[in-house]
Amino acid sequence: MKTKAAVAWQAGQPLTIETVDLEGPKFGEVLVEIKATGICHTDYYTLSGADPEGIFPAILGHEGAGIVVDVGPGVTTLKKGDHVIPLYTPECRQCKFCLSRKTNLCQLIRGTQGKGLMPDATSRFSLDGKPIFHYMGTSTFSNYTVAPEISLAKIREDAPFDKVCYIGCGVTTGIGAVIFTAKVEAGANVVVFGLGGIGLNVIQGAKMVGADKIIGVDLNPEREAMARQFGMTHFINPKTTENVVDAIVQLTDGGADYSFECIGNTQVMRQALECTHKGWGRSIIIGVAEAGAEISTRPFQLVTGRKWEGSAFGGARGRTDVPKIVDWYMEGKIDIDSLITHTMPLEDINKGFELMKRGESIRGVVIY
Ligand code: NAD
Ligand code: DAO
Ligand code: ZN
Repeated sequence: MKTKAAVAWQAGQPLTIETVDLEGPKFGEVLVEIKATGICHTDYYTLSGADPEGIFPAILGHEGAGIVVDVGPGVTTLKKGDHVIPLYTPECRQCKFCLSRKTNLCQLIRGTQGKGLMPDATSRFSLDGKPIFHYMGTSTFSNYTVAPEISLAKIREDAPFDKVCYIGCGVTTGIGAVIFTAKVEAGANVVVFGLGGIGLNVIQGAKMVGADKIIGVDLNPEREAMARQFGMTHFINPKTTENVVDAIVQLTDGGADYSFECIGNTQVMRQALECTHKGWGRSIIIGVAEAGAEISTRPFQLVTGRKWEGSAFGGARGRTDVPKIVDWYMEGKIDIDSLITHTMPLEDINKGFELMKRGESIRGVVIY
């Protein structure tokens, strides 16, 4: 079949809208009509050329929602008409990682997914007979895409695609880091570094579990109002605060119980660890730093009981947890609508990237 898609031909170049060829689903695969997709920093990271795993030409996009149009042989858990959210972190429920119950990082198709291919090591997308690579196993910047069955979470049919697509990355990454990775308890003091699309979701996760102080740190003063709306109790701007770590230690009577780094800045990651409480403070790295970057602290910070951890896709097991997060949204327990600041047709996707780069949007969403 033919499908409209935004193609990334090479690093640093704008996407172009093309009509590409899409082969039907093979064994264990599913054809999905994407109804809406968010534009995330990770798409830009890859498009910019900074991503060491970036492959071109490719169809980017990993934050979508849509409807199953066809299923390949061997597919047992999905059928035509099901509503789904594609997962860049699949959940096979049979690999060593899934079975360990210690991680959400399913590895069954990691090798081919990282090479921009389906599990049989070929691509379904092409133009003029030349293959175009998949991206993160999702490629949601295409109106129709093929994804492995294990990379699709089935969701309820009354959930609006143009909102719940954000659960495909930002919402789950932020809220999940609080609930699934850190398991923050009621009454805890929480610090969130970076109040963008991820950090604001950490804040709403912290509020949801009943955190006491929720301290937000951002260089952009315009992020304060939205963060307060989501539950932030105190705001620190590093531009006007001499020592951010000291300020947090004072506000929290010795340090935060939990901190979350949602920027990808290694200097801030150090602050995030060192502002946590002696003996039990835990600092969760969510931000993705540039390739090759390293973090440092004095080892005595760890000897004295602080823990440095990380979280990918919020620690969520996609097929199990994503439908629950959709329920939370539909039950009014979490707010997504306020975070979707811009919507656009696929033709305007490059404008969406510009808004994000200028810090003007929290989330831009393409509606097909
Ligand atoms: P964003 O750009 O929307 O937000 C970042 C915020 O940090 C902005 O508000 C910016 O003003 C602020 N900031 C920048 N430098 C700062 C500094 N030195 N001190 C304080 N504030 C500063 O980004 P986002 O979409 O929220 O993503 C945040 C990070 O999370 C990115 O690195 C992204 O790649 C990563 N991410 C990780 C996962 C995961 O699973 N771990 C998933 C998605 C995104
Ligand atoms: O090695 O198993 C693996 C895959 C790890 C994926 C981690 C993804 C988190 C960071 C990327 C941001 C995604 C939008
Ligand atoms: Zn697995």
